[in-house]
Amino acid sequence: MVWRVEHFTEIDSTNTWLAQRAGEGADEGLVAYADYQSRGRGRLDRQWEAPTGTALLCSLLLRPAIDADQLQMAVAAVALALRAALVRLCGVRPGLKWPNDLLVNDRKIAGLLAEIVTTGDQWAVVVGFGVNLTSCPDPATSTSVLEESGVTITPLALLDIVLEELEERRRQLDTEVGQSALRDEYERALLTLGQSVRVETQNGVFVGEARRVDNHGRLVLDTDEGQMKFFVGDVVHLRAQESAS
Ligand code: BT5
Repeated sequence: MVWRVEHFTEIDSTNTWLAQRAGEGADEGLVAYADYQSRGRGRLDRQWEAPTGTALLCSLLLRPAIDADQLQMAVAAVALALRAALVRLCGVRPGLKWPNDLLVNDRKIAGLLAEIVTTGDQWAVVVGFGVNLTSCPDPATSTSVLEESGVTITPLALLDIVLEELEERRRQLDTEVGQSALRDEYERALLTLGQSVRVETQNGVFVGEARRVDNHGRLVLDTDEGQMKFFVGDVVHLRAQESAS
């Protein structure tokens, strides 16, 4: 993959900028990262906060050969690359919380936001992520690389390794064999599996045991009403238990 990296000292949101480029037909591999975002976004219109220069704020444009309803597998590929990069650079090994958080001891060190952009019969996915490097908004619920490891790393140093770690995982998205390997790695890294969880969705709130993720990256839950699968949702772990490898 040829990555083309654009840097901004300040921008509204790297996801918004990249989604516009995707809509104009930009090729896969375009990357935007910024020192500061004035309108950094989480899911469902939530805000992503990071003071200037304290975080890696980045978005990637991908055009994998998956169906749009397998979007979560693209999130998984990037989340796993991020996690591997953090292990390599500073020995911090976050667990993944489905669908889009990286946690260390239950505190959020990074979050991902994936968005689909459709143009004609083509679609692209913009995967954005924010990683707290030297500060975090609320020490009760969030943390940073500095806090967890004592190491100060620059956004660009982390980005370089993330892109390296993404190479193989991005390729895996294009084949069934690759997707299955990626799903295995994803399941091993997910703190959510084996836990009692509450899944909050726009269609209601569901409680059950999180069993696995399927090939679409959907979370499979055993509930009193039977098995249910979720594309999206906010998950609350009802029993704290760090079981990911
Ligand atoms: C996310 O949403 O976790 C997705 C975050 C994606 C941010 C990146 S930065 C680059 C790219 N450009 C963008 O505009 N966005 C992406 P969600 O699961 O909805 O979590 C959002 C919630 O996390 C907020 O409501 C806060 O409670 C909390 N939060 C905000 N800033 C945080 C931070 N720096 N660290 C930890 N938690 C934070």
